[in-house]
Amino acid sequence: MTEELARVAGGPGLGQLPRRLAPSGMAQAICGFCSTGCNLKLHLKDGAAVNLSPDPNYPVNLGMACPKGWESLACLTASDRGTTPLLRATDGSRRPIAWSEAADVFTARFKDIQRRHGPDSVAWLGTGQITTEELAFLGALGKFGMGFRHGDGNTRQCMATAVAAYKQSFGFDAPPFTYADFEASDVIVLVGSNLCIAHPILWQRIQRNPHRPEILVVDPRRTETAMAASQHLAIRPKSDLALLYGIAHLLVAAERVDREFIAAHTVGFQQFRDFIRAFSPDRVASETGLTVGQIVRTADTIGRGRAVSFWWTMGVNQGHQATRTAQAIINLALLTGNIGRPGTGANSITGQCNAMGSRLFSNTTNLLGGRRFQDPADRSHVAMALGIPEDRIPRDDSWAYDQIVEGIRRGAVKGLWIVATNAAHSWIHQKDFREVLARLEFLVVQDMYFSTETAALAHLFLPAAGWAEKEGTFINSERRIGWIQKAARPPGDALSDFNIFRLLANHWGCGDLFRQWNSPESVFRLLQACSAGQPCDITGIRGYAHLAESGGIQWPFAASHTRDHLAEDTHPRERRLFTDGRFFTPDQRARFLFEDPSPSPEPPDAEYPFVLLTGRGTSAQWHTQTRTAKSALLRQLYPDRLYVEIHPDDARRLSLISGAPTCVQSRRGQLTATAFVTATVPRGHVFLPMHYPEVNQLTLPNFDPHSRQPGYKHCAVAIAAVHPQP
Ligand SMILES: Nc1nc2c(c(=O)[nH]1)N[C@H]1C(S)=C(S)[C@@H](COP(=O)(O)OP(=O)(O)OC[C@H]3O[C@@H](n4cnc5c(=O)[nH]c(N)nc54)[C@H](O)[C@@H]3O)O[C@H]1N2
Ligand SMILES: Nc1nc2c(c(=O)[nH]1)N[C@H]1C(S)=C(S)[C@@H](COP(=O)(O)OP(=O)(O)OC[C@H]3O[C@@H](n4cnc5c(=O)[nH]c(N)nc54)[C@H](O)[C@@H]3O)O[C@H]1N2
Ligand code: SF4
Ligand SMILES: [Mo]
Repeated sequence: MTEELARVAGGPGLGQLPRRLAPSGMAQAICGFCSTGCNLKLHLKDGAAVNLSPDPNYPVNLGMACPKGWESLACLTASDRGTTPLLRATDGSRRPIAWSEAADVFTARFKDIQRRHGPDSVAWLGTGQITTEELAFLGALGKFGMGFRHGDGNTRQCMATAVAAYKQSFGFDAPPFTYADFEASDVIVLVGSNLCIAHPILWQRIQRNPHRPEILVVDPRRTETAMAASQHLAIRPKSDLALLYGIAHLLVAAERVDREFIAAHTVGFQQFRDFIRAFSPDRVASETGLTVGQIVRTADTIGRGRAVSFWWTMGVNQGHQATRTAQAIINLALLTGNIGRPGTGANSITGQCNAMGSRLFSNTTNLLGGRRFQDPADRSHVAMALGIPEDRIPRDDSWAYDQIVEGIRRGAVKGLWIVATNAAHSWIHQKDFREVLARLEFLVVQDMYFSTETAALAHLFLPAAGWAEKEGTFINSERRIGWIQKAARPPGDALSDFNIFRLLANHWGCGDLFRQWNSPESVFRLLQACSAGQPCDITGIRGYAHLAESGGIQWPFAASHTRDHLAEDTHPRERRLFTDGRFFTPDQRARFLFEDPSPSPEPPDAEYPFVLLTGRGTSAQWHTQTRTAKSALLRQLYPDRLYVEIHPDDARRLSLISGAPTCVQSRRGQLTATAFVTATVPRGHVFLPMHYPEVNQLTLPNFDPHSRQPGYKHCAVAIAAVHPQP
């Protein structure tokens, strides 16, 4: 370990163990996989974690964890962990180099590109899977330090739609719920959400609901969640808008609306009421493939519900009219006054462990703290809070992910820095994306593993510490900020992303701007200052110890709030937004927003007669599997090869039997998968789990116009049996 590295890391010993250990020899960490945000207690021996168990007292998971959580430590140990930076030579080989050389190469190559093509010719793609402090560091370093203008993250693939929908409807990206709402509803509506697989502990929270709730699942597939529901609405993919408008139509017709709430707290009801007149049950039945009876029953259940909560995930967010679909859900909550009370809400469930941190603090399309780059008052607030010159702050948003990709294609972007996302596997229309990446003059990838599909393409690879090998905070789906302690040593010379950013800032020559950014907790304080006065104000949190003592803290938690409540314990551990019916728009009213449904961009036809759906496969697999594939236990819980789910009638017609190799082809590529014949997919549809690298060879690049989120969940494919070569 060089002296410089030791200095960057803020003292001797980057491999130093937890600064603050619980007396019992336990450390704690919020799980590093999904956005549920379970708390895991790390059992330490000789100062390092040897085992873990879910914390029974944490208000999120109440002692529960899913297989990924239990196996978190096992995912850290692997022979393909990056232990040293790797530089690619002209012959394609990669050689290990020291950190100082890596930082020099990073600086020299990117500065050279900027000198020749302008500051915006280098961009970054980040993530929702590093700590909030790290996300903020990346965003501030990229924009204020290195002069890049364009940076986005994998949260674009995931949550951009919810962000756009909430901002337009509520005036701020503000998921209103708390998990206790799962237990307080008498009607729970899940739209495009496979909770049993994707958020198993949230499904457990529903199981604890004492009101015997009606559970309605809207999903083209008969998922594990749909099987457990009381009503499954197996709609045609992307017909959600018609269904949701049809339900609104029936509610209005039956006078099952909350007139008082609508009058006092919303704008646009008259126009919405006129608009939905066209969505008669007959029309909706023909567009969704449901029966009139099913639609009427659904509207009736919602209309009679005392506390109705609406939840949505990727079946909504990933589509060509995604933002309007999310808003059609929001409209139902507004219409029926199901918001701001226990058991209610228009609730987007988040994906990655820190997607919520990324949404507010990654400095990509929002300025730090959910502020606006375009707003001079916001720029000056952030400049003051960070002690940086105001002219360092750009006056416009970044390009979105797909716009950065197009920028590379056009030659406007020549250098790219990818941090904690495996884009070469997960981005839509993979072949095209890889061709675009090949145009870059310089690609840097910063990951835990040197073997990912994306790291394999990098000119420079930077080895990062992973979850629990570093300290910081995550924000979960219900806006709860939780603390992660360092409880394991990163392998070899791997550094936390935080320390990589410090090192690069110094080499770049902008270390002075980041003088105060010397530990995660000091960055947390800077972010608190950025949040002051915002809907997500967290100025009342007294540091990491406070988070640890309180079971995490939900935003907002303003300093004024703490002063008003003298005794700390008067803070309920579960808080929801909009209890007073006041939204974050200038007139404090929520908006009804809607538009006519339009056909999906690639409907099936004679040549490609099937609709391809993609999504999560099992609760033991995480995304591109760089982490979960490392656990022998998890590997036993899912098929090791790509499989395609197909309806028995279609399989019969195509002479496919379960287990047979099957060719799945779209206009963009083809792959071979093992047939899994099952009636859980509707006729004419097939499903591929996203966890296998081939899947995005087929997907169609199409983007919601408001959120620019890719529509991963719909394209046309052809299916055929693969016959053994003679
Ligand atoms: N085990 C596991 N858990 C995870 C993850 C993981 O990789 N593995 N990833 C995390 C992340 S980042 C995310 S974003 C979440 C995703 O969580 P979910 O969104 O729940 O998961 P998906 O399987 O992507 O999509 C949900 C459902 O949408 C349905 N769907 C497809 N098209 C439509 C449509 O047009 N309308 C409707 N109504 N439904 C449709 C699919 O059939 C699918 O069952 O999961 C998180 N949790
Ligand atoms: N077809 C299809 N494609 C999809 C989806 C779909 O439903 N269908 N879903 C989309 C969604 S919702 C999402 S969120 C994306 C997810 O797509 P990705 O973000 O590409 O998936 P991950 O496998 O989670 O990639 C995270 C990477 O970060 C690395 N990593 C983990 N922790 C750290 C850390 O602390 N530091 C650093 N530097 N690296 C770290 C991991 O090794 C891994 O390589 O996929 C999208 N792609
Ligand atoms: S439900 Fe999500 S947060 Fe909880 S243990 Fe599983 S992956 Fe981790
Ligand atoms: Mo996601």
